[in-house]
Amino acid sequence: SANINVMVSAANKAARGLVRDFGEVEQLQVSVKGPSDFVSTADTKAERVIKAELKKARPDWGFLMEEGGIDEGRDPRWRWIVDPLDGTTNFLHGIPHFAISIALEKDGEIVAGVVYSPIVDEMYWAEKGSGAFMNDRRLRVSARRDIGQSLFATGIPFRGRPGHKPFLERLSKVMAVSAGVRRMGVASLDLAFTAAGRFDGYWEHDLQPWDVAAGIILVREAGGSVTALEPGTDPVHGGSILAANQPMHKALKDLLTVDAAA
Ligand code: 2AM
Ligand code: CA
Ligand code: CA
Ligand code: CA
Repeated sequence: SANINVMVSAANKAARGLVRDFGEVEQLQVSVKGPSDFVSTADTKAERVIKAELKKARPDWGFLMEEGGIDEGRDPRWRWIVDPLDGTTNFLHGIPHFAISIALEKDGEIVAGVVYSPIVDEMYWAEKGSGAFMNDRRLRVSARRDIGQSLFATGIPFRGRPGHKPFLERLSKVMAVSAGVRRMGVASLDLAFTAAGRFDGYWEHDLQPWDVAAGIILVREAGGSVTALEPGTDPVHGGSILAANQPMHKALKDLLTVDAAA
């Protein structure tokens, strides 16, 4: 649709800058927002490009962006949720696994999402009710129902984030029964890979809306289930997420929440 075209072209334009900067990472200025929380001139430049492109196409709509924060806009019903560079730590280490994430929220509901991984040129996109795609291929979550054959993604709390002990307990439970657990450091791509059936499920705590908003609609439109892990919260704004194909969503939920019930 028209909105997806706007999002894809903003992502493509910002990606050209990111790819250039990735080739000369040592020239970027890096500052520290908090313990292990880095931001570079690549992040802020990409965010400026995305905001300018989206604003040009939809002048009245609002923004929620990782680096720039909130811009209400004149029409509060519509809002872009943007992470201009998801995976800054990978990027700064020369690891070609990072993405641009752009979601569109209408009246508090995510209605479209784009996640672009520029080095491998994988453009993930979805619109509510119309399915999820990678480039021009339709996506479907995996059909695996045996947890022993299932591969999961998660995020390890890094310095500055709480929760190492509960994380390690949950991790060892999943490790004990699954085919493996991966930690790639890019929430938006963990969700995109779950939508594509590469991962059978993904869970993480302590996330921000711009990490997950676009990826959530990818997984849902690919036939998967997405909820928060903390009861009574929503996965976009609540900070925790469990996304998987339907059988593994139930299996992971039982494994990861058994403590709370005990
Ligand atoms: P960022 O690169 O946009 O900051 C979930 O793990 C998210 O946490 C990542 O997608 C990443 O988004 C963010 N994050 C910030 N600092 C991190 C770190 N040191 N290691 C891993 N992820 C980090
Ligand atoms: Ca960041
Ligand atoms: Ca992020
Ligand atoms: Ca970011």
